[in-house]
Amino acid sequence: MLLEAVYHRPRVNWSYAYDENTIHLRLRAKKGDLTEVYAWVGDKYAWDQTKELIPMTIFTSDSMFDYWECESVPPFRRLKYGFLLQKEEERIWITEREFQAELPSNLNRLFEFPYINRGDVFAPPAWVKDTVFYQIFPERFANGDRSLDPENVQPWGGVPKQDNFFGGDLQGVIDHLGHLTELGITGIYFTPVFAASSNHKYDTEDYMKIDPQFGDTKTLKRLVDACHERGIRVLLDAVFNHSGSGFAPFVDVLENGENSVYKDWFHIRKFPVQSENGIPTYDAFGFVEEMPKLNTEHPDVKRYLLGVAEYWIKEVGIDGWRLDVANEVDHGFWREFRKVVKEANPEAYILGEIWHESSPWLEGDQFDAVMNYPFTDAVLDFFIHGSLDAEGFANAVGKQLSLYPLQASEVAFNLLGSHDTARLLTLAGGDKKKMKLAALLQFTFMGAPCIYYGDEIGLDGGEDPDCRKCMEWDPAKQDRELFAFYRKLIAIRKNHPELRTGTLTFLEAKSHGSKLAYERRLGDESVVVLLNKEDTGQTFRLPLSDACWKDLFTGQTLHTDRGILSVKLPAHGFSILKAAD
Ligand code: ARE
Repeated sequence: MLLEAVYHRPRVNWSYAYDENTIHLRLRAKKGDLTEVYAWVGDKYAWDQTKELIPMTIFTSDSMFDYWECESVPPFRRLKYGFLLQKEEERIWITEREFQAELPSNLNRLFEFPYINRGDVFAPPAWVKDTVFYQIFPERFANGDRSLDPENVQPWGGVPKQDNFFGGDLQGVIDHLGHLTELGITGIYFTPVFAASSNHKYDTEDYMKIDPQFGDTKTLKRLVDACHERGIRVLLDAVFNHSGSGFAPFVDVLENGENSVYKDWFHIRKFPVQSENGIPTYDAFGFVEEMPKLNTEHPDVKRYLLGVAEYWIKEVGIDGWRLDVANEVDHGFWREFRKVVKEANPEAYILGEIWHESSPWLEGDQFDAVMNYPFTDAVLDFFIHGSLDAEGFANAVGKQLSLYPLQASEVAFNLLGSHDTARLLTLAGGDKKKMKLAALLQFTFMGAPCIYYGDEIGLDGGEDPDCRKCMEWDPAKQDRELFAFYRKLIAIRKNHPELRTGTLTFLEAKSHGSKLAYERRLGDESVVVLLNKEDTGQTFRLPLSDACWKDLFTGQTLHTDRGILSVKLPAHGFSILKAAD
């Protein structure tokens, strides 16, 4: 046994309350080293009456480690525990203090989960894991009210530049909700809609006002109501790390310098407030002069922004906030933000924009989820760039799942592109077959998938600003075959809860391999997904306990032969198989 590799801490992703009654315990060990692991658990005040040995299973792995897991429902919400590790005949116990050969006699040396306090349980809104999101960049989705067009508006469908306008607005979204319903969308994430001078609106001038080019509060209210009628929830973008330079308090600082009553609303390093060799004398988003960083630790700033967060939930009934540059804002602010938001709407979804490991924000006191760019990277690296083989892919997503409590992974925001990245189709070199494999993985994985507007009809585009082209509404120019593919994927995900919350087990993911097979299982229900990203056909031979399988895409029925399912997939082929009776 390689004991140096064994790891457990009595906190966060290693030992956490999944709900008010259930504790999950996890333990890391060298990959392939241990043959059996048990959690030895009981109540600290009634050990003899409650103690039990719970078998653990490997729930995920990465390149070096296996992560063992079990669930315990302690009768009195308290847990004292240790672990028993086995490698064939060899047995070793682990407590909080040490490894030992004998059953620990001193219970005080065990690990402890003191008590499941309800208020401490990390409980993301239940609806999110069943949601399929769609991201809309309002300036480019649809022009529904020409009277709001900016003076310099360009003909719909032109080349997107950093500073040009095409007249998209909220009425345009209302007019096209049918497109989303037909696709099967149940959530929309809007990039910013508040008054700002740029086309992307990340330089907010007035947080209490809808940008006049997009509509007004009434239009937003109509939009949210229309979405709700169709079973679509709505997230808005909260740009609270910085404001725009046209935000009244910053304008006051520009005008009055050190004498401005708002000077502490920002992080001003030196007066006068200006830019020297491209570096502002105040903190900003990046070094962007037009985006002065807000001092979210200042009580007045905090009160103002928390008021904004609450207002749009109460006034128009939005279902959550996506938080821009979330990792550069102080944790204290986000803790208060969560309280205010959840009080206004206990079911609101709080989604941070963080591109890196996000554990400090996912402990239940700040965000419900983050935009899952590490997932994006793993999928692109395997299916598109080819920099990961099948084993590397399984390890990358396996590691990702080990980092967070299960409830966070279930509501992760799984995207394959956004207004900040090149589009999937373009990254795939225009190869739709590759794009489809990536999307198929996204829709059969744990976490809420999000489609970036237009991906579903074949819109392409490189890096920002090229990824912000106008939506194509001419059916003759839309890729309807791709639309039908996405539609089917969404329907399959909706009809099979195991694809949303089932366990994930890789059945095939080999070193140098270019095919993937994995099972999603929920109780007795199981779906097996097969993907071949090779340019030639490949055969899968999988030992499966169920004898009869139905392909959810083609309706074809397959049978195992002496416990082995043989499936030949063509180049870039895929199969979503459901065990049939
Ligand atoms: C514009 C131009 C760019 C130019 C930039 C600088 O379009 O081509 O490079 O100006 O002058 C918004 C607009 C952008 C605009 C930007 C600045 O949408 O079009 O860029 O404002 O005016 C990091 C941050 C992350 C951030 C990304 C872009 O951590 O928070 O960079 N994303 C949000 C929004 C953006 C928005 C802003 C922030 C600002 O989603 O749309 O930009 O409000 C690695 C790093 C990440 C990094 C990521 C991407 O993984 O680790 O930290 O994200 O790459 O670069």
